[in-house]
Amino acid sequence: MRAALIARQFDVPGRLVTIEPYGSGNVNDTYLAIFRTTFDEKRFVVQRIRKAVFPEPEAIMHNMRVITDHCHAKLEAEAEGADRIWQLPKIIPTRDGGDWVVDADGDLWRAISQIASAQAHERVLGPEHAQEVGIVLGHFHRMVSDIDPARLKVALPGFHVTPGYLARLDAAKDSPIGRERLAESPEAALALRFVEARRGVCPVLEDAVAAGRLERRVMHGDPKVGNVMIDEATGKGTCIVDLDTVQAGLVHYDIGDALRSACNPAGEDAPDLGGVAFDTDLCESIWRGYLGQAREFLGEGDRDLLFACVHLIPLELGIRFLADHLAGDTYFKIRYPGHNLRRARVQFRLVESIEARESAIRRIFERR
Ligand code: GN1
Ligand code: MG
Repeated sequence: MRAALIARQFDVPGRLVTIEPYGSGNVNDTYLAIFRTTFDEKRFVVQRIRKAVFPEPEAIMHNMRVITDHCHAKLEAEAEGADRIWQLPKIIPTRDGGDWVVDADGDLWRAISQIASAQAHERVLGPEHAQEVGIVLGHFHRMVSDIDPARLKVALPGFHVTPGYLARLDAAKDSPIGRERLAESPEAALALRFVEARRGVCPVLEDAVAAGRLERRVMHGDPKVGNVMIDEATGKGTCIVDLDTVQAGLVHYDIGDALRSACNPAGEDAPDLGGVAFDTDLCESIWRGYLGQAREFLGEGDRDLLFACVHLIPLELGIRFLADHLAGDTYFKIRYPGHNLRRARVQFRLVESIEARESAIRRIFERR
């Protein structure tokens, strides 16, 4: 198996015992490798970066190097006064000292350390868990707030630029496969109408950047609940994983993404649409956790756009899923036909729930 051959090229002592698919990422291929020596064992994560999604995987590795070097030093310097041991995965070098391996197909593979005795949950478990999601994201933003975003490369062009996703949806719906899928499914046509009615909302964050109301900073890009590691012993958040999308962007993309993910207890793959709702109590817990870490770098301009980002990011994700459904499922991995349409409908249900709770959500963001 290719992953096993690749895993052996990283600088880890011992012999490979197993390598198995790991986690539930929608884009990259992820494996957990176990190496053993006579007296020890090492587990680490091996990943193939999907070229179809990331046009320049070396840019991801460059960014990961910048972020981890910076954060590891800062975490160690602050460790003594911290209320927990904060962690962040580390790049495991290859046997010849590089940061990645390229296989015969030209795909980039990398190895990173596994955060031990901690778990990520695909769905929020309750208010304490939600608060930890907020703490972990705020802590990450604080850790990277003194990195000049210009040091980072663009790992994913157009990432979270909502009008761009709208344009992709427009192209997909007029493609032959898009037309076919729309004709065969009333749900897809309804979902398209849902987006049509909200077209005007899509440029809200990009317009704010153009008007100088928001500035680009270092962001995580994908702070969903499934990327937040929770310490099994203490229940506290210990780190945020999946640094593939760390690049210059808006903290609002992150705030919106964390909230759309962790305020929806039914999860992204909710079996029953009726169970999907935005839980304002969880929102309050996350926001309390986030502010405790990140209060000082949120300006008035940032605060003005908080509701906007909570409304926009699930709409955007729904648009991305729907566009992929209509384009023939080329971006997000699917587990059954229609999975992307289903995912889109879950996000749109969440958007409706956010619209219905607008004033309660705005009140939460008034907290200082
Ligand atoms: C993708 O592959 P994964 O699960 O880390 C996507 C995110 C979405 C997320 C939804 C590079 O993340 O933007 O929010 O699915 N990543 C990319 O689960 O597009
Ligand atoms: Mg990701």
